[in-house]
Amino acid sequence: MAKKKRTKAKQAKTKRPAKKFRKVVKLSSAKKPKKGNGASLPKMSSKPFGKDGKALTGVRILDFTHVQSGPTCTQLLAWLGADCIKVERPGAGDITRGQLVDVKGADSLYFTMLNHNKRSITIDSKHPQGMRVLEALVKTCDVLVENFAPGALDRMGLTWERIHKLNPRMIVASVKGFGPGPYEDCKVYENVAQCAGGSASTTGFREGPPLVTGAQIGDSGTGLHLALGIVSALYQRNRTGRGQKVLTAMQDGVLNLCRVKLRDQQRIEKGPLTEYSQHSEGVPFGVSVPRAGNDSGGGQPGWILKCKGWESDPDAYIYFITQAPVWQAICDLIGEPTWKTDPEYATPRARLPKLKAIFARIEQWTMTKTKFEVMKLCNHVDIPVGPILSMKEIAEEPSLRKTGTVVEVDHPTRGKYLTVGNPIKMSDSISEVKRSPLLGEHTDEILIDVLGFKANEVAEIKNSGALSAPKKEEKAA
Ligand code: CAO
Repeated sequence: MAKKKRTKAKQAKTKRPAKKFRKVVKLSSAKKPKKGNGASLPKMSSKPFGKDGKALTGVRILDFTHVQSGPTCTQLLAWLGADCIKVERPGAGDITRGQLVDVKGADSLYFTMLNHNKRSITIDSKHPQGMRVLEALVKTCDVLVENFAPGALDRMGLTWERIHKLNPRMIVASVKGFGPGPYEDCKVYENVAQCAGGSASTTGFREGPPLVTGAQIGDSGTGLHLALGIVSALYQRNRTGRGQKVLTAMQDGVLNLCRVKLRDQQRIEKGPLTEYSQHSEGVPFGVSVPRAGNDSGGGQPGWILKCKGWESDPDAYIYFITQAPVWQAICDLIGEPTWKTDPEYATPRARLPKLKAIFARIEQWTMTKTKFEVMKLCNHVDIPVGPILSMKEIAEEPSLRKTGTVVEVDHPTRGKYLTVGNPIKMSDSISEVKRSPLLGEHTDEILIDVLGFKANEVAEIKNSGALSAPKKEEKAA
């Protein structure tokens, strides 16, 4: 009996992570919350702004994500300072490493642009020694983020109950395609979510089929929602001391971004949507929100207009908003000064039924100028316009390079490439974009420095095959 106890104690000792990584982040205020503005905050830092760590310094993420939705979430957290440990399948890794490959033998841009600032460890989660490492990670990390197909994490043996038992402070954050309900078991990709979340039915032209949008609102949009859920759960944990589950369904995330269309669904039951060009064209509305082409989603009519060069340049267009307070300035610019006082044009209500003709007249003017000339002239008099920027123009835009929104990164196997940096700019938490990790690049340092495994244990785990690709004959078997 005594021997058994000793062995158990020994096992527990060897399994424990290194001391310096064992602590869960907590605010010094957690014990004694006081009332009043800032009364419970720690002493104010005397270091210069940007020199006292990052917003999420001290937070460790077990990043079990793949493809796009999950990785966008953990990349944001990593930019904000979290230590993101990406767990990948030995030999293969995140499937995107090998998708849309442009440089033979190198990780694809699909992967590199979604996995900056992370560390990579390879673990076969279905191998007992692999599970040993995963459990050690669960005990050490603050958050587990995953976007496997429904049930996959449970099938690995990592149920919420088990994780919560191993580490009651751990936050378990998931992206799934659908929330609980008839579709909860479905696998979901970007465009499935765009369709199921209401975006596709409201995008495109009335006469045409539903359209998906180029913005990855299903994947990246949901990753963004999940990141907010995680940060909020970390904040709540400072008070409660315990972890919780955070779930964002892609359908829900897309719908949240389409809320103005659910607004219009309720308005349509009360009468026509007068700001839709369909109304000014005299086309009756059906029972649900129609596709509205390039109509503005708000109360200010807008449309995309041709600019000089449109015949050969597919992006020589500008979005033009006929905002009521600048109507007079618009009339002066386009050479229709009488419209300022003509009762047929002077008020938004009078203009509504003739919007198509009004935009056609404005377009006669925009077609005489480049989109940048229109931008300059309009901004001078506060008319909101948006040039249609091509990806080439965005990639070459000096101001975006200056702010770190577009960044050049060097990578050991693919060389230099461009990526989108952190769009969230914080004065005391400055993001640097670090290249994505090679597959399993940090396996040893995570085993030793993070988890505190001894050399003989590392050898035992490695020799078991839990961290390496299955041998060819095993694969074939
Ligand atoms: N070691 C061993 N097995 C591993 C592993 C590892 N390190 N990592 C993953 N696996 C296994 C999983 O356990 C799972 O096995 P089982 O099905 O036997 O339980 C298997 O790999 C496949 O996982 P998956 O079903 O998540 O992957 P998929 O390619 O078949 O599906 C996707 C991909 C995205 C459709 C699915 O993961 C999904 O619906 N995710 C939720 C929604 C989502 O995030 N979609 C966005 C995708 S980006 O457009």
